[in-house]
Amino acid sequence: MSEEILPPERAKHIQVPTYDEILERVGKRINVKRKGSKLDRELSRLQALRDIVISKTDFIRDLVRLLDSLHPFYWSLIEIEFDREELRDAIKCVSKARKMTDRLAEKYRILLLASESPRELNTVAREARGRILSLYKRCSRGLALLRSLVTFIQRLPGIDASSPTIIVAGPPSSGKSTFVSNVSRARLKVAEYPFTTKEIHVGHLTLGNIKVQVIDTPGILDRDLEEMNQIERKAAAALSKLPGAVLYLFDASSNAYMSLERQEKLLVNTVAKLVLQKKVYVAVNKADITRPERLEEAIRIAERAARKIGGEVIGPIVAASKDNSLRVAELIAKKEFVINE
Ligand SMILES: Nc1nc2c(ncn2[C@@H]2O[C@H](COP(=O)(O)OP(=O)(O)OP(=O)(O)O)[C@@H](O)[C@H]2O)c(=O)[nH]1
Ligand SMILES: [Mg+2]
Repeated sequence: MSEEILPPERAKHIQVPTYDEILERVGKRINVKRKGSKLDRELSRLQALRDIVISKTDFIRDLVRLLDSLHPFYWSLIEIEFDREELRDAIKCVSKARKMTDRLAEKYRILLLASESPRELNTVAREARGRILSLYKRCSRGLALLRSLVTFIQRLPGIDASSPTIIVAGPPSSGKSTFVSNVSRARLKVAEYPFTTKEIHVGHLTLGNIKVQVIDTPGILDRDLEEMNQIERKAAAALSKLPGAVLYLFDASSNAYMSLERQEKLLVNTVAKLVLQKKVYVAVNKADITRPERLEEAIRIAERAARKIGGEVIGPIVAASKDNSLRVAELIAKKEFVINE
């Protein structure tokens, strides 16, 4: 695993102020008592105003740098919640305001120096404050948007796209979170009802000299990307954008959320199209509670599906068993990644 600092961590120190916070800060600093002539005092106020708005919006540099270096997986997650165009406009608004601030500060410094009476000084100073602040007022919505973007990135899972990865996917309730919990220290919500997992989660598993990321994804249905809801799209983002191997879990049990045929369709028509070249391992889960005839039928269907997509069947598994899950993860990791014991 590289020591790269992941986006959620990098976003932690980025603080985006609201327009009101900028205004409040300016108000406090502008009113401190100053020494010197009236001209000196107004010049110093103008400088203070300039310094505050610039330092309050310094975050934009780190944010742009972070966004420019984001892996497409992260972008896919962001685009589920945010409009990329609106984000671009918000960044433009703040960057432009910063550029204009320096121009206006210089312009009004000269006008202050050229003022011929205290009254003119007052008028020029007031106008300078009004014009500089209005640059940021115009960005009020943009600032609020960028602030929620940063909070959103801070809460995303820390996934390193250059590290060995197993993406666990499949229909609702097939045991994905059970599996990931059992092979890692991640404590994930497991429940009987479908659509329990609503976010992408990551667990880590050390095998020999490597650290494998095991990704838990929300359950998906057999439909095209355009028809997927926001939660399913997160799974689609992981499947399509993260490099690694895929573990597809069939739910063999008689009370599975989907029929075995539909689980096959989900794998062949939806998952395979998303993962493109990635290797897909297919396991038939809940072998412990499935009647032998049904389990056989599930394996037959899983094999047929795997053949259609060039995948590999691992066989029946019990994700509820820690040992069994670890064996499956090891088997995939040994085939996919170079492990030195
Ligand atoms: N008997 C048995 N139950 C299992 C096994 N694996 C998972 N379950 C149960 O199946 C149910 C669903 O498990 P989850 O791990 O939450 O399934 P999931 O695929 O993450 O579900 P979603 O997040 O809703 O898509 C839970 O009640 C688990 O305890 C298994 O191997 N055997
Ligand atoms: Mg789950």
